[in-house]
Amino acid sequence: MGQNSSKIPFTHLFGNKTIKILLLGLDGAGKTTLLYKLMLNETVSIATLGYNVETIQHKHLNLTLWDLAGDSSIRSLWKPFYNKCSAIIFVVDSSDKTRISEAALELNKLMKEEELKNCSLLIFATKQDLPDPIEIPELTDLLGLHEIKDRKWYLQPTRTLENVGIYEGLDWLSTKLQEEKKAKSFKLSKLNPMKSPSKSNKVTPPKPLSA
Ligand SMILES: Nc1nc2c(ncn2[C@@H]2O[C@H](COP(=O)(O)OP(=O)(O)OP(=O)(O)O)[C@@H](O)[C@H]2O)c(=O)[nH]1
Ligand SMILES: [Mg+2]
Repeated sequence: MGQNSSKIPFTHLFGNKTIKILLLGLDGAGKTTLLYKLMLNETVSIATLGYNVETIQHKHLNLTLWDLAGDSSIRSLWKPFYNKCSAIIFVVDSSDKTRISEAALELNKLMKEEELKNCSLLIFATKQDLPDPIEIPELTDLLGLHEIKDRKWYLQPTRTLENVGIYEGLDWLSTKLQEEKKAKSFKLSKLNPMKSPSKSNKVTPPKPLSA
């Protein structure tokens, strides 16, 4: 459970629904470390063979995080997980200059997936504590983030082992998810005004008289 997380269920926009989020990135990027920092505040780093799935509560939202193994031999198995995904958290090792183009390629492929076209994108640039990491402006260019025009994205540098940066990223994502849900509900209420609370037939009880 996260530091900034709340135990109050968020009943307004999402009810008790969980929101599906995919945690993707190359092998060794730091996905599982991030997941268990959030869940247990512990460092768990074992290469993932299949996937890990955990639900956390953050800013009144129930976020189900699907951490898929990033090894190149199993990346082709990511696709069946795309269904009903609301957001992608893409984890990139900012200390690994040799594999940054491979990470950019994978991210680019994800951005072209039809099933993921409505997903917001949070990028965690991990391992900023290691010597000479790629700086954020350069990383933005190398990952081609400025070319992403069809969705909101946010790049958050982290030092996961020290718990630095993770919650800032999740804050951005939670706000985005709530804004999107609000916009969707608003659109629906325009299409179907009878369902809109302001135009419903609900009778408002009279105000009590005061002396
Ligand atoms: N120094 C440092 N090491 C990190 C950080 N985040 C993760 N690591 C280390 O990076 C290594 C790989 O982390 P994992 O979380 O297993 O990577 P993964 O993305 O889940 O990899 P796969 O399961 O193979 O897809 C581990 O040794 C972690 O301890 C960080 O922010 N700083
Ligand atoms: Mg893993």
